[in-house]
Amino acid sequence: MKNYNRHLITAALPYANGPVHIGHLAGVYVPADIYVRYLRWKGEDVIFVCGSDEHGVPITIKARQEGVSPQVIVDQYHTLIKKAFADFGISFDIYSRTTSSTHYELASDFFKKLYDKGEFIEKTTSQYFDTEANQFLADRYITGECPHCGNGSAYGDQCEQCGTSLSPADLKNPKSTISGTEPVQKETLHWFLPLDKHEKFLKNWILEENKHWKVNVYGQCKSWLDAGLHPRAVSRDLDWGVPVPREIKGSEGKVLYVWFDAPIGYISATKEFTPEWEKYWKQEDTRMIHFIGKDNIVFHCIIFPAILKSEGSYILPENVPANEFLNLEGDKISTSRNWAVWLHEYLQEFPGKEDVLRYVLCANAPETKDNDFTWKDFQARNNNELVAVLGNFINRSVVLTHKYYNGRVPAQNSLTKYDKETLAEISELKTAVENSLDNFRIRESLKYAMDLARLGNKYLADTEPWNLQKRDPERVETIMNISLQITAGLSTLIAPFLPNTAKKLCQFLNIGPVPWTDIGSAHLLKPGHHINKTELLFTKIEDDVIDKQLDKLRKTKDLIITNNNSVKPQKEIISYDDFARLDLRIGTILNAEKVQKTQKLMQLSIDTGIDKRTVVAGISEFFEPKKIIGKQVCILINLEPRKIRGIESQGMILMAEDEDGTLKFITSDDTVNPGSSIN
Ligand code: B3M
Ligand code: ZN
Repeated sequence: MKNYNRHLITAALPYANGPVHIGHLAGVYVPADIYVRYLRWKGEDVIFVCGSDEHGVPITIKARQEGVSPQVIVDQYHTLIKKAFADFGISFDIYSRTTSSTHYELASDFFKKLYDKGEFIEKTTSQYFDTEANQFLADRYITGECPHCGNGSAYGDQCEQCGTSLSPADLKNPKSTISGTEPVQKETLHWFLPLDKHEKFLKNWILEENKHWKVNVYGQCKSWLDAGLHPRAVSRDLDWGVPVPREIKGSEGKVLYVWFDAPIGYISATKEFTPEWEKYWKQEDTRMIHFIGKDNIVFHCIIFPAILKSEGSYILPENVPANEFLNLEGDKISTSRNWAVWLHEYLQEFPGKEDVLRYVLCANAPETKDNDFTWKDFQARNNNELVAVLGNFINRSVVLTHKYYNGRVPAQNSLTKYDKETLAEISELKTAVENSLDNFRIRESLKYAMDLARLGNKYLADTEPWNLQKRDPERVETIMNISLQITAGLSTLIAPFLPNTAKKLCQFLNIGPVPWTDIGSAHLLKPGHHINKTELLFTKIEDDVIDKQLDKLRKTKDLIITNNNSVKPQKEIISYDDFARLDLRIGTILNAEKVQKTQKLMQLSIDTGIDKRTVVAGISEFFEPKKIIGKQVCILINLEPRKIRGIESQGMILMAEDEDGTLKFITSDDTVNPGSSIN
């Protein structure tokens, strides 16, 4: 490997459209954090950057579903995600977000520079457009029949039933999810990154110069490269994202493609962190590593490098140690089906056990293949490894020192061959941990770190100081001294993995951090040094605790099965205050008429008790205007007014939607005064 003087470590920017779960931690953030902490312990110059990815269509969809602006969604999840990472000790130097002003400016300038250099091609393509909502439709906003399996609600980019990747044009009977109408094709101008132009360079760079990348990463890149690269659009017709620079002709209404702006988020975050950011991004002696999940490989190994290369002044990653996926109890983790262990929930249910989860997720990290998280394994690893091996060794060493020597480190008298071998093994394990970490074999490195505790336990079991105390006190002094030297070495060797535990261990031993290079020294604790009393580092997790978690998952599964019977899944829990913000009333329909040139829309005039107002509702297919005049309906009156087909709609009528999409009014079972509130 080249000589590097500094490291820039990035961890994939999570989408701010949901909380983070164990799959995120295991796949990306725990391995990245362990690696970074290790580099810091070794005294390397390292910056660890991350942030929330706050653009993209899923966020706009979520916002639309919840009737709020995308900014509200990303603010909410950015805060939640940032806190969850901090709680689990993910030690970013900065956790930023792609809606920051630095990022808008940097991403926009980046785009402009590539445009000015002629690195894009400009193309007009035909795309689906919703004439009723007056906007172009992202692939996810179009549903229709899958040409492969016949699923009636396939998305424009993928059929979730058969897993086939689709493009909107493949769908039969396409419909806009915004208005429900059939979209039309309309021409639109976009900028494309000609990946084909970079193919030769990428082939050489990845396939020849980066043979050391993990097999899963290398293999995925190779299959993309073998299939041939094509120009890829880097702009979108959306109103949420970094705007295409206004100086560029035709930029009106266009934003940067989220996968163009998100990786630039790494740069913006670095820039927010340090004025020296360019040193980390532009000097050849910086080693850049991207920690990501396998679904992000093409973006980090092919597209982002092509973007950086086109710009011309940036370095490329030295490695991209992508992981596979973590499943939960045999099933794919899914946010929409709520099949996950959420970090904020874990923290409430297992307070103080952050390191336990870090440990289990690292021991089980899906490094080479998808892996499974099970609560039984979680329990077993806690009880049989953390409690029985690590906790037990440390506890015995400290307790015996208090028992025999009132907490003072005893002298190291003459060493036996076995003592010397044991001490030598500490250094060997340190080297083994380093070697594994240097090669991103993080699970293996954890095993070696734990081997040091195993070594300690074996040493105590073999030497049996408790049986020698009367017969040979001098020998016992040496044994306990060595045992304590092992605990001191452990306080640093386990620190990248279990930072809270390592800190507590230092408190027990009454020492500051042991430098990494000193691990293996036989003299970390001087004779006479006073150590503190311990509390238990880990406690046994009983069956009932695990059963409770399994029960919770069982209930989720029942709900999933019910939901598959075409009932929509439950939305996330809201507080009473959230509910109380809705001003729901009974109103009376005073007048109703179809909105011209639309199939679905009806313009209603409603007596709300407070005023008479206009509401546009998508109910024309189900009701005759004349027949609903005089009807009492349920209306949300404090909904932000919205123009629909040029008519300002001041509220929303609540309807029940049947399985087949038929709508029915929600109404009071007896006549009440208009304006009566619904609580
Ligand atoms: N937000 C995808 C993901 O969370 C995306 C990563 C961006 S990294 C620049 O899987
Ligand atoms: Zn299908």
